[in-house]
Amino acid sequence: MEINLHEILLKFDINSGISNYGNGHINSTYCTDMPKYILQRINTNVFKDPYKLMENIDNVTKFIRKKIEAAGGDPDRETLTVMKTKTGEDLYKFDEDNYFRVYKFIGDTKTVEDDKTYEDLFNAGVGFGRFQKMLDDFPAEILHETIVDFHHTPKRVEALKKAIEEDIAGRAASVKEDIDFALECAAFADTVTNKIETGEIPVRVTHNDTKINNILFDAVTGEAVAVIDLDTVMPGSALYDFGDTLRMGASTAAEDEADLSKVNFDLKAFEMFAKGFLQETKDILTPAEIDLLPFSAKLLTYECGIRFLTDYLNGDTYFRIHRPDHNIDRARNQFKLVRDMAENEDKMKAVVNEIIGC
Ligand code: ADP
Ligand code: GN1
Ligand code: MG
Repeated sequence: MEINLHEILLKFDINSGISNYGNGHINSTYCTDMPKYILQRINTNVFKDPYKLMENIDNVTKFIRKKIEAAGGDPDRETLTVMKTKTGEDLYKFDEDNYFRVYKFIGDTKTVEDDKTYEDLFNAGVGFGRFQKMLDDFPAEILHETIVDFHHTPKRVEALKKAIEEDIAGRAASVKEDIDFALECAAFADTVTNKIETGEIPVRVTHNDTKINNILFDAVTGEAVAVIDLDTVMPGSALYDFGDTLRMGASTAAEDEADLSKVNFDLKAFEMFAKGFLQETKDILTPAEIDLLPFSAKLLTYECGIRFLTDYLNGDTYFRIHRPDHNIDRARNQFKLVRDMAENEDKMKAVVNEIIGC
């Protein structure tokens, strides 16, 4: 069904032209012409309860706003502001499958995609690190789990095994080598979840989707202004947020680069991100967390790789694709990085030790 976005905007009392915006894989994002707002259609295949999702975002942004105000910052610029509909709601429900929300547009900012520089990585580390620190005393019990077991890597392995067995799209035979690699690596999949279960690693409120394009940077200074895309803020581990940026941030190529000779792990990029992140978080992270930072890069890259592979086997139902082999290209790309990261784990450890001064 064709949805008239202009009509949707009017529900929020906004009268403007509108066009597609951003490069996310999940929601559909649009930007109005004048005045500027971000309109998003929530992907209900991924987020089953949009109202609970918005309740999380309300609670998290209210909490962050207070911290920003206390630090003398501008909360309208440094976090998301949800715009209400004319009837005072956070969401406009068009029908069962189509829910829309509007955010204030945070202007004079830029998004960094594959054109990232080392400075961007440092700034992203500061941005995500500061976000983690701001949520350090957030009451986790009020948060809904918007995607259950989102970063539970062993359960992601189980989902992959199910996809291989069912082979709905008839693709398993053609990607045997990728499947073999994914299953070999499953040996390290439970490292973080096990330590969370034993209490060796604390559960924190984390962002859980720390792609570099989920930060808005100041258009002039390049410094991190706001952490956005808050749909997955849930109890998790700081290791998820640290590792997840690096699976793209420390790659010499885009996440979907199919020419694997171009896809290499960049130790300097790791160092710059780690410097920024630890500048903000070294006093709140425990030694056990700091010890696993290098491993988390490999873990989160592996996890995302198997999610892409699973989606490929399931017939591309989760991540938005722009070409038939998109998900398998993404999976192979991530697996190439996993190999590189495994080879560089000692070097990453040395970098972290140097940063924290031991
Ligand atoms: P997705 O869940 O699809 O990744 P995001 O919430 O990350 O969607 O939004 C996609 C892109 O839209 C971002 O990368 C950013 O460029 C832009 N964007 C999102 N929210 C805002 C905002 N409030 N102000 C300015 N730009 C935004
Ligand atoms: C999705 O929404 P977006 O594009 O920022 C995904 C992440 C993946 C990422 C891979 C809710 O992020 O978990 O790491 O794609 N988000 C969700 O690029 O599944
Ligand atoms: Mg995003």
